[in-house]
Amino acid sequence: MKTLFVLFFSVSFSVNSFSQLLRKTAPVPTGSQVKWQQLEYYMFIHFGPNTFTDKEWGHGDEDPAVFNPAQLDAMQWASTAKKAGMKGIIITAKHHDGFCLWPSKFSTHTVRESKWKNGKGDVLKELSAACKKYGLKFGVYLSPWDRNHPAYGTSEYNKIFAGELEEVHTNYGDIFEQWFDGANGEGPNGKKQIYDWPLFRSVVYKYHPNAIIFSDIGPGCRWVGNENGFAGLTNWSSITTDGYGIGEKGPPSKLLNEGDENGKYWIPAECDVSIRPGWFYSPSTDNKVKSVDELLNIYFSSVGRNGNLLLNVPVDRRGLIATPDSIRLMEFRSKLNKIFSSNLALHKKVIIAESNSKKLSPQFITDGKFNTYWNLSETSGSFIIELGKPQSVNHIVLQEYILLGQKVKSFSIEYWDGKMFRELAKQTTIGYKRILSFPAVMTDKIRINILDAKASPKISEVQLF
Ligand code: FUL
Repeated sequence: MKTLFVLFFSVSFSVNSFSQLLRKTAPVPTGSQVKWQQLEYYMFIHFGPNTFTDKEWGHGDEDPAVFNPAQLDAMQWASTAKKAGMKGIIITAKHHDGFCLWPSKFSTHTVRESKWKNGKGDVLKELSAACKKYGLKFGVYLSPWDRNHPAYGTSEYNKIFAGELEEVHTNYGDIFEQWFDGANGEGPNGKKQIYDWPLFRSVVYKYHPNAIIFSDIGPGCRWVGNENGFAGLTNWSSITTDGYGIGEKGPPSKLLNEGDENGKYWIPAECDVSIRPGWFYSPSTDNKVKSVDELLNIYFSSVGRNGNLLLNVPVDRRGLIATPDSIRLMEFRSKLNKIFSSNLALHKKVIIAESNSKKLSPQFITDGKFNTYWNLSETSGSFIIELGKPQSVNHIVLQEYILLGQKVKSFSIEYWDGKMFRELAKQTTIGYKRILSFPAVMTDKIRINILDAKASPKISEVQLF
């Protein structure tokens, strides 16, 4: 009897401590990751010798004299991004051709060797100042693959790349995101470089401990697995990256695209895509700028699927954002403003339809504040938003309070047609933000059913448009 009791006690104790451990180890974002996620939409700028040579991947042997953007105006880039509703700009400080947009002392292939401003210019200085002026975040892309540097392929190069990072992270104020590209086209007989990733990351964190490091495996945010700007219909911010690396050793694209419900680390997805067919400017793509509908589809598939949208707008040969791109960005902004102009659910009554959590305060769902939430005490439950009178609804925005993790595995939306509730949509994950669009319905009640969750979900906001 005594043995049985001891056995029972130890089994139940270990089950309890296991579930406690699970709760403790379920990944949650850092404060910087939450702030990063709230940026949602920001600009990528690909700019360098490729802009002038019509190449996507420069060889590194281009004459630096080709880089001569006579009308360069970073204030125009920043004001365009600001008017577009973007929250920051990430620039290709160094692409694969090795050309540095700042006068690096570690390279002889930089703006200093170009004709632009007689070699006295510094694109990073101008852009970081413009971002500051317009209240935008400033970020940098540095390609570790360098087709110009003579030391590439030797261990010496790691110190050089670390030195370049140090220059960039010490001379231009705050940097919110460091983009590490994994691409390498050296081929089987090309130069082989074993990158010292711990060293590179340590330089970034030394000067900017709150920076988000982007790569195939984060650790700040992860590549979404494609260059179309589409996150998975299911998209977990958790993923297990153990055993994977950057570039060829990166996680499979499906894993990057969808994350993993049981993933060990919080590494949310960032969706990068270009407004034109290529990453760099080319006059041949002036009439191929993506349409408002294409951009909207991308927005709903990135920001609307728990990812951030990094939209590339390549600067042209004059050193300006070209007119077709800026016009399109403004048209797209007006479209978004129109869709999201008035939240019909704001301060509307919320009734808990099915849940044991009746005592908990569901009004937090429509209070317009991300930092307050309705805490379900179980893994499923339903609530109804009462609009007071019939309204035309065609978009819903749902948010989980991700500071405590991502929990929802499946949910559905129904509308009241006057006699009964009819299903509008059934989806899987929510995360920081989920946006669903559907043909407009006239209704005075929307019912949200949380059908399944990893643990008790915390619903921060639901908005209707
Ligand atoms: C890729 C690069 O090879 C492309 O040129 C571009 O910079 C894109 C954003 O990342 O890996």
